[in-house]
Amino acid sequence: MLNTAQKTEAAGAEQELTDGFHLVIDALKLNGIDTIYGVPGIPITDLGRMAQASGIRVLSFRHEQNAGYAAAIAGFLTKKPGVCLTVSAPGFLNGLTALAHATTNCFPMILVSGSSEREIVDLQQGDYEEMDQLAVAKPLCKAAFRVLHAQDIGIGFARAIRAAVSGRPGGVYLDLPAKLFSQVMNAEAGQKSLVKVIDPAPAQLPAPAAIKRALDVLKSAKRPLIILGKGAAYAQADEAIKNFVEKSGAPFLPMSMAKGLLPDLHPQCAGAARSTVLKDADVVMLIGARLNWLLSHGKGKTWGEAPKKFIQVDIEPKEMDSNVEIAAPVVGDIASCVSAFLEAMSANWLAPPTEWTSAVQKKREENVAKMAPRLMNNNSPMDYHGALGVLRTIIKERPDAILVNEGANALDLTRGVIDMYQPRKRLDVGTWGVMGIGMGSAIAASVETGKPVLAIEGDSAFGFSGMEVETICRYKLPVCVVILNNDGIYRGTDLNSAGSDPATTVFVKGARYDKMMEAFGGVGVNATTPDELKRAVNEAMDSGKPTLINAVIDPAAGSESGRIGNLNPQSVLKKK
Ligand code: OXT
Ligand code: ADP
Ligand code: MG
Repeated sequence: MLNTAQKTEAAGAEQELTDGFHLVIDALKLNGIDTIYGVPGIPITDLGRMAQASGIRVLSFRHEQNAGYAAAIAGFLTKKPGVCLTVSAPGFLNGLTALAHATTNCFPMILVSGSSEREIVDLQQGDYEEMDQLAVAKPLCKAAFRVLHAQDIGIGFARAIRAAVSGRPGGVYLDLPAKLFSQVMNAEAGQKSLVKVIDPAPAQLPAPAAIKRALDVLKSAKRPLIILGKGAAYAQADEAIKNFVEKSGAPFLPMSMAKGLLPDLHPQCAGAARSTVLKDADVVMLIGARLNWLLSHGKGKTWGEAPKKFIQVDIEPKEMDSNVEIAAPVVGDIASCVSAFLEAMSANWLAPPTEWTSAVQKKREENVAKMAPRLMNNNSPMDYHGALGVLRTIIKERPDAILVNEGANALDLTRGVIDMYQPRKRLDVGTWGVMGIGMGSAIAASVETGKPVLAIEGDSAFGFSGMEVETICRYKLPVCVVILNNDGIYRGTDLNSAGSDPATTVFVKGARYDKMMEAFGGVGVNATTPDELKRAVNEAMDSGKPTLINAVIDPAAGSESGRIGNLNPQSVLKKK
């Protein structure tokens, strides 16, 4: 059945024709891709219009980077490639950071970009927005393809989709030169050239010997620990993972975006005893988490003196031994691996020694008790804990809301304070600690899941994507943005000792970000106490109206780089 082909008269004989525009749209629809995030312009304006007319949801952003971050997180949430559509050179480059971010975070995404004409680009004759985009994209993504002929559009999209979601997911670039869109071909032949990708992310079964080896190592542990990463959240094997963790009896530590895979209040959760479990565990099983900087590369002070054995479950064989020796590598997709573990575990699997689980429990209770009183203050201006204390209760009462989070203190303290209860509800800066994911993630989270979104943002972090509040208002999305506004990056108190310019880390004092939302018809609130903040957020979540709350935080409340100040290089020379 032809759905978008046009009837035209060609060369005197009536034949049904289609063109590049329609084939792109048909290829997307055939593969179940129903949403595009992008910014219109030459040469893809009509593509967006036609896609919208054909029933695809097309969300137009104010900047491609934010559309790209939306596509990236859509990929994480749905396991389908999120699609970002950009114009040539500058639009493409604006989308590229997000493509690289998707690749780094193992999120499936396709950056589809219009480009200028090959003949002119290759002779460097100065075409409109000339750039060899394919060459630029290649090192920043998992795969990059260019389609030159309408009859190859089907194959081009099939390759892009499969590359994005199979094996270790990642970002894919698809280059569509302007001329392609108006290329005409016979509609029936065009339809036949399309490819529905069968089983785009095939299960990758682990070897039985690898499963046995891993369970033998786990069984030998006196102080086992399971670390769940965002790969485990991505896998959508929630029930199997929960059963496995519970059957093992081991404490588990969720990485930031794996929080909620099992609830943070689960008795085995060691999130509030992080240092203790990393230092003292003797066997560590990583499930969809890499031993990168976020886990101090598996060595050094964080990991203590006691010898450790690592078990690693990952779809990417090259990940094994990347930082330290992996005693039991298990290569496969997490759903298959965890099911295989469950099957191979004996019915009478012994729980770890209570000496270990009680020590973890004790540390956890101590840390929770230490934090509790700090969350109860109603100070004005607020400190982070006072503000986050009320937001924590709101998420507890609305566990299916999606929490988007970025900043430095605004990120690290939110992660520690706000417990998560359901999988894939916490979306944040990811592996690169990138600022700017906020509004794109909030928009995609709302569009892809239909759930309410609470975005907790540092004032600097928000600035990277702030213009998208207009997008939120335009599409009437149930997004509540809370800006923890401490007048700057880390703090608002720095001074420039050498002149009248403001210090490099501070912003306009007392800025009213809430006015930005009002400018576009949304609700803006200035909250100066935790009580006011609580009231405003609850109202926003109840009404579903786009809302931005400027939460006034003490400018002196933050610390340099939040919890990662140790990564700042220090000058050996005396500070001026
Ligand atoms: O076990 P111990 O005792 O150690 O205690 C731990 C837990 O057990 C305990 N805990 C709990 N206690 C009680 N109850 C509960 N529930 C609980 N849960 C945990 O708490 C501690 C800490 O636990 P945590 O957090 O799990 O552990 P820790 O040690 O912090 O973990 C280490 C890490 C590395 C895993 C963790 O810190 C982490 O994930 N960090 C991510 C950090 C990150 O990515 N930061 C963002 C980048 S910072 C910087 O680069 C910024 N920039 C530059 C820039 C960037 N990034 N991007 C671009 C495009 N351009 C520029 C900028 C501009 S940040 C930034 C803006 C900042 O300003 P804002 O205004 O936005 O923000 P503010 O700072 O608010 O002003
Ligand atoms: P975190 O930052 O939460 O520690 P990382 O992004 O470092 O997580 O690690 C995620 C890991 O999960 C990557 O190594 C990736 O290859 C892996 N991964 C992603 N999806 C799957 C899957 N379905 N099955 C197995 N491994 C996966
Ligand atoms: Mg700040």
